[in-house]
Amino acid sequence: MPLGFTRADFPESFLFGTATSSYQIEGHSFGGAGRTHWDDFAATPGNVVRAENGDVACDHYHRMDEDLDLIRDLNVDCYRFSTSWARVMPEGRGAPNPEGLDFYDRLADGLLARGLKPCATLYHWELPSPLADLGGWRNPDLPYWFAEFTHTIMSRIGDRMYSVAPINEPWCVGWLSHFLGHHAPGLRDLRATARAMHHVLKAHGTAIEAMRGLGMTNLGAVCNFEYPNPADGSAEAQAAAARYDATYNQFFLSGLFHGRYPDLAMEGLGPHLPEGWEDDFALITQPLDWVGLNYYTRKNIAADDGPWPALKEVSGPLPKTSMGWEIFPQGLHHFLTMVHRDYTKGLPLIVTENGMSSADALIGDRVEDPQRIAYLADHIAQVKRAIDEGVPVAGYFIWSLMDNYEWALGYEKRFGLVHVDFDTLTRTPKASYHALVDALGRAAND
Ligand code: IFM
Repeated sequence: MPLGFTRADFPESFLFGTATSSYQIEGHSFGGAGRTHWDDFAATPGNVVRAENGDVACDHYHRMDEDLDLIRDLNVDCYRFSTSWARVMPEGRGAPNPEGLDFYDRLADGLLARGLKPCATLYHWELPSPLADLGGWRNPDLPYWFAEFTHTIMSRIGDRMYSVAPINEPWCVGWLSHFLGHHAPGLRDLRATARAMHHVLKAHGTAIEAMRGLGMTNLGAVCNFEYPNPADGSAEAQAAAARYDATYNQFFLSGLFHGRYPDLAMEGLGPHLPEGWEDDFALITQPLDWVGLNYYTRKNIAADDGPWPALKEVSGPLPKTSMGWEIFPQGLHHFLTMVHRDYTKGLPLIVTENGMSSADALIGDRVEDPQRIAYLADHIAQVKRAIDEGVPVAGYFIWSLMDNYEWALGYEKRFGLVHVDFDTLTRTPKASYHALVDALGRAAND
């Protein structure tokens, strides 16, 4: 089954890539990595399906060369990976772990040797436990510890990075982890949420400052987005969806580009922001070179009783992925257009994550995933539509290279282009991988 597009449909400079993150694939019990708050969260009954953790994950730590060959053979231009803070600095501060630095050094060289552009994210959620002990993202010193980590890892590999973003999906670090309690550290606390959300942006700023200090360029920010669909035509549902939009989609961009937070978010978060928060915007609004959008789904939002934000998600009518997420490709066009129009106004936009999970099974030596091919084709068509309308979209990354640790859902949800057997760790490219090889092959498009 073909994807229905080729490279020739996109501008010559358009970049295709695939993405992973450290804790989800590397195996954190190897190479001197320190304990993370995800190890603590997973060890607590009820937090993670089957209490699974990232001890072994895909064992990418030992299978890096095989995985980099898979990326090269996919015919993509770029690989988006993340650097584990706890692998580089097991205590979160102080002495680095030489094995950890060597690992990312080999990764950078391995990518370049295969003609791939290294696109790094500094933090994709594995906070070192010693920093979690000190309050983690609630602690006002966190942004300065993060700058130290940034300086340490980028002093070693920054010279070879094509692009870097400090923090993956600030909403997940702040809201999902401190308000909803679905991710580590599993808090359900409004005051902690407000502080974490602000400190995430402040840490973004200290990291950008540290990397500019090292002379690095092509630095961005990666935010995630969900289309806020009112569950019905009522004024109450419209208002609830607007509150959802403010805290989910607008909060971080507004901080980064407008130096303030949306009024609808301030209604609940404002009283709990840390002292002197307004003074941090000079750091937070430093110029960026690009913005990344992670997009998967829409949510149907209804009003709910109870305190702010007084909303709830309800099930919708569209076809769903195995995450239970509705498939709504038009939402990607909506956000590319909105971010360009309301915030970035001409900066390159990159779709830094898009993809779907499905219950993929290895039958013989093949994994048929036509639903993933259709999902990718429909979303890539929306990227093309935005480009044709003048939105400066410069790249598109598929989540994920391979099946991996899907956080609180353990190893059950498969997002990969490559199937991983978690008993043997054997990698098998799925039909979607082969479809991309054909669509992205330069010779085929000449
Ligand atoms: O697996 C995650 C990833 O870590 C961040 N973005 C969404 C993906 C799918 O849930």
